[in-house]
Amino acid sequence: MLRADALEAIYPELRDRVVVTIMGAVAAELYTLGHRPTFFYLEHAMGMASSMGLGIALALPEQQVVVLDGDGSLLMNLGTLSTLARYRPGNLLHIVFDNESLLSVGGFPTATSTGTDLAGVARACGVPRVEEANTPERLKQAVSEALASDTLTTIVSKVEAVGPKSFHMDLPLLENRFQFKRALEALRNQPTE
Ligand SMILES: Cc1ncc(C[n+]2csc(CCOP(=O)(O)OP(=O)(O)O)c2C)c(N)n1
Repeated sequence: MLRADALEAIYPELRDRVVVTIMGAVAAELYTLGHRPTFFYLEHAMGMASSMGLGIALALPEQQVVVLDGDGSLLMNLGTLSTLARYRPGNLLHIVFDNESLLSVGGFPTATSTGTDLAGVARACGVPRVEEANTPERLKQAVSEALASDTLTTIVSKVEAVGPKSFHMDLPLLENRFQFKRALEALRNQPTE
């Protein structure tokens, strides 16, 4: 599966939600599909997208938060899975695109290429729902089910180590940061039914 096809399949589920992505290829692919003020592309702080998503999910329990992670990023902050499982916000969906590679910096193989099973690690850490989805159709279904489940879910999707030709995004980091903060504040101040 190409990650671009996977993202296209789930974009309708993402567009009205709070989304935090890792940097590089995934960020550029999501941005190309259509930026939203509630999308944040976490530059530089590799590994921390899931931690940031956890904080937002806990702070905004009425919102569904989706994290788009990568295998290299998750391996860099593997303890995040224990922390997610410990706090287990039902409004957090953690999607890991496992291309067995640090694609965005040249394609060096990661430990998933030699057998580390991230879905298995997530299960062992106690994440209550863990799915594996390796086709766009299956991923779309897994995302819909996860969002309807109101249960913390990690979905691991194996994808090819192929990214966009350019990672350029016409959105300066600081602009994204302030826009996202304002969007979250507006969501927090929304009257609840
Ligand atoms: C602390 C830190 N180390 C290294 C980098 C450089 N870096 C940026 S993206 C990336 C690879 C991310 O790999 P992965 O999460 O597997 O995503 P992919 O690029 O394969 O989509 C690396 C090593 C960084 N930004 N921060």
